[in-house]
Amino acid sequence: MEKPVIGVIPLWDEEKDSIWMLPGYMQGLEEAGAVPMIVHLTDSETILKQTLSIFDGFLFTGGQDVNPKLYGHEKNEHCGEICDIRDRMESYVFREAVLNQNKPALGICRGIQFINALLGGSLHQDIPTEFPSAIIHSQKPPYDVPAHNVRILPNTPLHKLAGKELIEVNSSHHQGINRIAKGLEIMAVADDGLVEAVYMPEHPNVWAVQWHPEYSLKDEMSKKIFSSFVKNFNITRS
Ligand SMILES: [Mn+2]
Repeated sequence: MEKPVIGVIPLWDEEKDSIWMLPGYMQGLEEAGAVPMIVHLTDSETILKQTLSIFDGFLFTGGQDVNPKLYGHEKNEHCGEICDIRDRMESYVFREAVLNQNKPALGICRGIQFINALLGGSLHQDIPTEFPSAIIHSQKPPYDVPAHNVRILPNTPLHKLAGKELIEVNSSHHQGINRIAKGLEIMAVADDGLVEAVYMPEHPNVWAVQWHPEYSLKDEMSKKIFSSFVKNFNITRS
């Protein structure tokens, strides 16, 4: 049986004018039994439409801040660099492939923020200034060590996967979910109440986490997250 092919949303380096990728995303998917492929960075719907049919699901990766106009806010001075072409590309991919065609999606870091914004929620443009807390959400390297605890809510798919309520995660984000989108359910929160994981009850194969399993592939929970994502696929390719 052939493996599911996962489209990985490309990273964009503004300074180098280049597409790039963190190998952990690709390796995590490969180890979980998928064939990962980086999607072409474009907002051409014609090209995307044809491209999407190749993929069985999508990984919404980390990256620049989501343009606050997506959730109806003015960009403030603490918002970081944005990448409008990614916002447009991901909007199309999520609406068309995930919402219309029901393909699975996993969001990581920017991924959870983008999905929340697209579905009508809002974001903190900068956690230190808008949601001050004692928790360090923006750890210094190395990134494969835990930065803070996360409490997993009972009766959520993540709780079923983890089999426990408390896990430790790494944390490298200066933005986060403010108002949760209507279509999302919270699966985990940090000790300061910040949302750290969500899923979409109407599309239960859509999950997103605020931490970075791709940086800590040896961690049991990271393995479980990539595996459960890939196991969502019951695909027989001919
Ligand atoms: Mn965090």
